[in-house]
Amino acid sequence: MIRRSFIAIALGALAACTGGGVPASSGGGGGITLNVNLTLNAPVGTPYGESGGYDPPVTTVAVGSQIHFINTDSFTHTATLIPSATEFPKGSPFGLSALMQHGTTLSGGFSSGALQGGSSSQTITADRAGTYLFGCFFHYGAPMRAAIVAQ
Ligand SMILES: [Cu+2]
Repeated sequence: MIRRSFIAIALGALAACTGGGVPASSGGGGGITLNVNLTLNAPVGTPYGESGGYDPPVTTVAVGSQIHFINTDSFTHTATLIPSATEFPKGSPFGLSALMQHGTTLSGGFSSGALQGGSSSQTITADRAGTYLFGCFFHYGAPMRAAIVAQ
């Protein structure tokens, strides 16, 4: 009898949590995960040029969303902002600073740093509306680059 009451209370609490919550599209709660994998994510065309190595190639998020990158490959990548770019540059835009993890906002610039296989980046906040192109220090020309659109 005691156990049954406990279960009823627990289920009630669960219902309260899931009902009327934050819409999934806002990115609240668990945040948005971008997959980093050069082996699996084949090149595709985007409005910004050829993308590859990240999934999705173009991620649309609401301002305020929390984003992170997970490297599911067996070797190292970065996810590094290409500052002020409206299309993917022909040559690699990255310097050695891409190898050091820095930045926690899209508009402020960021890099995951050298992200080993199986590891996750820092959390990056979509702080301002805009289009943000990014790519990998090691494999930019593969191509390994993609876009985040915050709106
Ligand atoms: Cu890479």
